[in-house]
Amino acid sequence: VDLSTSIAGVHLPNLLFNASGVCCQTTDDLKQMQDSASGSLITKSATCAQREGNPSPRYVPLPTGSINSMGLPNEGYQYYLDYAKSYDYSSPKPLFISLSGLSLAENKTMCEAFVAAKLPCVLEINFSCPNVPGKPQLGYDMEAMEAALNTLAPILRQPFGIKLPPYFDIAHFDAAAAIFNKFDDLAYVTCINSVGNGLAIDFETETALIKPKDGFGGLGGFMVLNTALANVNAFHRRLPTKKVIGVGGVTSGKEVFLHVLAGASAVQIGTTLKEEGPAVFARILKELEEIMEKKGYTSLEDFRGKVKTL
Ligand code: RRO
Repeated sequence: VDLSTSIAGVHLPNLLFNASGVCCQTTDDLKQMQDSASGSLITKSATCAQREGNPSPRYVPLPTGSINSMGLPNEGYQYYLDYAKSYDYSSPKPLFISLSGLSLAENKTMCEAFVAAKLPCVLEINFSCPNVPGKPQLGYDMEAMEAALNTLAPILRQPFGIKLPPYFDIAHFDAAAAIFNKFDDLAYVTCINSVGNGLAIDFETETALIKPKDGFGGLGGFMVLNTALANVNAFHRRLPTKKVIGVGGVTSGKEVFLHVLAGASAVQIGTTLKEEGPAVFARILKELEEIMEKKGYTSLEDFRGKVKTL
């Protein structure tokens, strides 16, 4: 079976890669991704300056997923620009770079620097970090998001993507999609970032499980699968000329299959990669192949976006 796909003009030998933030902050992390069975890799969201992030504990696994308030720890965009300059583009795996400026001015500076370097990597702008105290998620402010795209798209003038927060209302799917459809170079949306500002409490000690923000943090893993599928499908239906990368709730080949049915052209893995390590990719690819063989599908196009409704 053929698990290859394409996004933003680049070919992926298979549809799986890491969710930004997991196993991708340092060159050592990224080397592990390069050496894995993934079809691509994406870097940790970068800011202009290096950041330590929030105090620990800031990531905790939960019975059906995870909670995190990392606070955008990263090496600063120059580090990822240097990595992108040294990346071996003859590799079958294309490189995605995630940028998450703390302001529009920061996103502008970083986009300009990457464009000036004329590299064949794909830029993904993160509009949905839920964990920097005092910084609301851009994706929930439609006017600010449109203003950001109005500034960044003319700088980029090449296919790019955006990472979105989960939406929970049909009016919000409609409003966001109407904005995205105004930008031809916006090639794809990645749905979803973590479900922001959950709270996990230990029953025995009656204490929040993570330290930052009084215990509030983004939820990921299996518990967010259905929210992720809804967002993938909502944007798949509303963005006919763009692609969707699905992320959220993948623990096995079955959830990858469901993301593709909902309309995903590629699928990222966060919590399960964090918990299982890079061997997760070979396992889940094998599981997906077995599902497709049983169902008689030979390529992703055979079932992408073909979820039936009653
Ligand atoms: O670093 C984080 O706290 C973080 C980011 Br930037 C993000 O986009 N999503 C998330 O769950 N954590």
